[in-house]
Amino acid sequence: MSREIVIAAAQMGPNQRADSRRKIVQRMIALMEKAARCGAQLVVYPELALTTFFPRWYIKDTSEIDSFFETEMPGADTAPLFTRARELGITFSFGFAEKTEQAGGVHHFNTSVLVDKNSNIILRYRKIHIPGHSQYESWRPFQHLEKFYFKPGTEPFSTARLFDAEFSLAICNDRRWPETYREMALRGAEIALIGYNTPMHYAPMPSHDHLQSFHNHLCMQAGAYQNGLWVIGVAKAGLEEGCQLLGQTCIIAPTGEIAAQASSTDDEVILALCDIDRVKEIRENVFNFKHHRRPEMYPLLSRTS
Ligand code: CDT
Repeated sequence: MSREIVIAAAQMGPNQRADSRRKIVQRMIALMEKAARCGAQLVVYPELALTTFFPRWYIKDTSEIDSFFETEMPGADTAPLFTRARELGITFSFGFAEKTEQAGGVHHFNTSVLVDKNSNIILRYRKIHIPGHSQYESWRPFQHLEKFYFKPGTEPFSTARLFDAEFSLAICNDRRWPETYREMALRGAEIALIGYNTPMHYAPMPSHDHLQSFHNHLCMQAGAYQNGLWVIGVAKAGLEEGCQLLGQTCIIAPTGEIAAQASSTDDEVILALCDIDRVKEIRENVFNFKHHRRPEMYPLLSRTS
């Protein structure tokens, strides 16, 4: 039986700080409805889809910080997204800032979930590679304080089964690390869903600003090909609170080829008919891990110190 899935990448234009959750969720629903009209079975949204990319600011007031975090999913503001998805029979994935109580402590994570068509969260991933810095740095035109707001997730990449295929989640900076895709593939993942918020300006090395687009596709196309994965890379894009965010949302085949790409930096749906069995073209041939991989020759890869 064919394992073809119509996957939609729902790129989002900017979320300004004054935009209410309700307004943002309405935009997400409009994107979902458009994707459903085009036959999508799965809709993938970006990292921190529900808010502006607040790590660009150093905020001291804890109640203001809290306003960017979700304490339940779905909560009152996000329930309409889950309800509409259920009505449409759509599965979806999106990122958000998560505040949770565990083992008596409060934790803040940069989180992504995969939701089935009955509104069950079947996979939850908390970002492992937290980029940026942990303290205010006055020399920057804007901050990248992810290390101040978020703790790294403590669980490795994992997978969930949907449409007879293995899905895995990663978030933004994870996509730059080759280990992300290899760990997913070794766990049997066939499709990686990766939302991102990438400023065009990289303050520590501004001479690389013009390479943002190149590096974005370079790492995801390489990750797809070298591991035989479909990769769905979804941006929050455009001019958000004066900060230009990269677009270039794309759907990448296991050959590394871009099957579909956004052509704006605004709310935009792109789709591809993803034949999951194409994973085999790579995994049973050039990157057949069992036959050709030499883990005993890479001992440093799993060393922790
Ligand atoms: N959101 C996120 O992880 N953004 C980073 C920005 C560069 S590192 C400061 C990224 O890897 O795209």
